[in-house]
Amino acid sequence: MKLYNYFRSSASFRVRIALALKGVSYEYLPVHLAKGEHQQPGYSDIATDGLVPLLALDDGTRLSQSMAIIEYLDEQYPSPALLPTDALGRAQVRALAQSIACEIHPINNLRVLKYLTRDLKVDEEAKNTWYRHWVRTGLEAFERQLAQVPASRFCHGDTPTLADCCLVPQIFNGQRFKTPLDGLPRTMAAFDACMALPAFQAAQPSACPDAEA
Ligand SMILES: N[C@@H](CCC(=O)N[C@@H](CS)C(=O)NCC(=O)O)C(=O)O
Repeated sequence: MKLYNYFRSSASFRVRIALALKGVSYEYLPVHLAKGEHQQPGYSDIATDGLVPLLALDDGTRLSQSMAIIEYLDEQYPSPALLPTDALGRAQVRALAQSIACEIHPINNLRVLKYLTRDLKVDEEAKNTWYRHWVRTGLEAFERQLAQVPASRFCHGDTPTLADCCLVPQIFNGQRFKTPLDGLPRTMAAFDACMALPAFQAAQPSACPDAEA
């Protein structure tokens, strides 16, 4: 398999975590978002949405959307499972994952931030305030969601799930933009538990072949 991705991309990071947890090897194909490589012919010809990640299977089939890719991987490589065996648990994990992937990430994406500065002429500080506001608001909601279920080592239970695959990249991104992360005890405890695992460390941006300082 080949994974088109970018070291700083949160959605790519989610998939890298899932692949690392499952011990699935793949070819890392960097697409430099900051240089606009995702919009250039070559990549935009194969990626219908012009986004990363994109997983190219051995038979040439291409899969987009990190959540769909991770669920595909979970079905193809069932161990370790990234979704609970019970329907309620799966719904709870997907709700946590989607509160990051659907509520926080889309409004803080590169193209959204670029539109704020380039087209709406918002200055850098206001753009960063926008970013921090939505990440902080979203993580507070995530913390409240976690508080509704019994305390556990990870977001849900004692093994990492799809929710942790989404949480960890969002925290990395939040830290990069200096988002306050205090007062989120369950969220940050799950983050710390994840980062103690070799799979999460191997998938982190600084460990990627295209990493930059
Ligand atoms: N919902 C998509 C989001 C994909 C996405 O937005 N990827 C970002 C990087 S994290 C991207 O390619 N951004 C390019 C841009 O915004 O121009 C997924 O989960 O895969």
